[in-house]
Amino acid sequence: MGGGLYSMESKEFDKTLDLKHVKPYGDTMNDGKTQLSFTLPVPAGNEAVEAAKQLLLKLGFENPLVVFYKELTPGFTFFNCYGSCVHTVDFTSIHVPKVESTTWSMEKTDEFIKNHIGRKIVVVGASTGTDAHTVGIDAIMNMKGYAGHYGIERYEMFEALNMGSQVPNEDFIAKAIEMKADALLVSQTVTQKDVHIKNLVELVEMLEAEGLRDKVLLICGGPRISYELAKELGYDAGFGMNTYADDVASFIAQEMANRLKK
Ligand code: B12
Repeated sequence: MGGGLYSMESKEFDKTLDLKHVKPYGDTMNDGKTQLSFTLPVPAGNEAVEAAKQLLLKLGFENPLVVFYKELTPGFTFFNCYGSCVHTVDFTSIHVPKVESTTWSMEKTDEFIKNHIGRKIVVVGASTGTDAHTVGIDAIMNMKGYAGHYGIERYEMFEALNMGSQVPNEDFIAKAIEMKADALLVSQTVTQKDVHIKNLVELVEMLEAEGLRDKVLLICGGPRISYELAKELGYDAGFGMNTYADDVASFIAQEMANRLKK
């Protein structure tokens, strides 16, 4: 069950918190206050505002309020709205599959690799296919790090290569073979028309065809990647938003040590 210390503190703060019936918090517990933004394909005006309010009511928001609207381009109006959500969720019944490793500091992970693997772990990463977004894979790999967390290139016990973006799966696999990679890190940001699924599945199939799938730890990440989706697509793990190099490096080290034991 989620919640932990925070929910206990909230319970003391406000006795009306019921984790079986949780709804958004605005000013007071259980007020359901929610902010929403969206664009409707209609010209700006009173009718557009009324349409936005009617939509909010249908979505389950009482007292709908449009606080800002602007026509973005002729025939398209953007709205910022507030409403009180009438629905609740049972927080106590939520179980989300996730990476089971413990996140360690860079120093602890390096120390663990020295003691349990006894050599540097080779990692190749890229943003694959047509995906041009580099910031996610850089955040995980770059020496200088991201949000105060050093990237994998900084670790003493990792040899890491970041191939950048728009790397075809063929080139990615060729580099993995050349470097005898232990782990492959794939970043996918664009999900339009499920292009990420196509790219990710193609990579798994190509690795299988090369007889390499079982020889590498295959990890993907991106803003719309979940651990559950990654497993479904044949990956060993998937990491989404708020991931840091520490999470990924710890997972790789612990998973490699587990596999060595088998
Ligand atoms: C910067 C940016 C660009 C830049 C990229 C420059 C660059 N060098 O990267 C440019 C301008 C090139 C660009 C182009 C496009 N973009 Co853009 N872009 C963005 C933007 C503003 C920020 C993305 C970003 O850098 N996030 C910051 C990083 C740190 O976050 P992150 O990627 O989520 O990474 C974290 C986790 O996901 C995870 N992670 C990520 N990768 C990996 C990998 C591994 C192995 C692991 C373990 C973890 C991990 O760890 C990271 C750190 O916590 C987003 C909107 C937004 N605010 O998010 C749109 C966005 C991603 N772009 C979008 C789109 C549509 C495009 C274009 C298609 C636009 C167009 N029509 O041309 C093109 C696509 C180009 C292409 N071929 O890929 C959409 C994607 C929608 C979707 N669901 O697919 C977004 C969401 C904007 C939007 N709201 O529409 N974009």
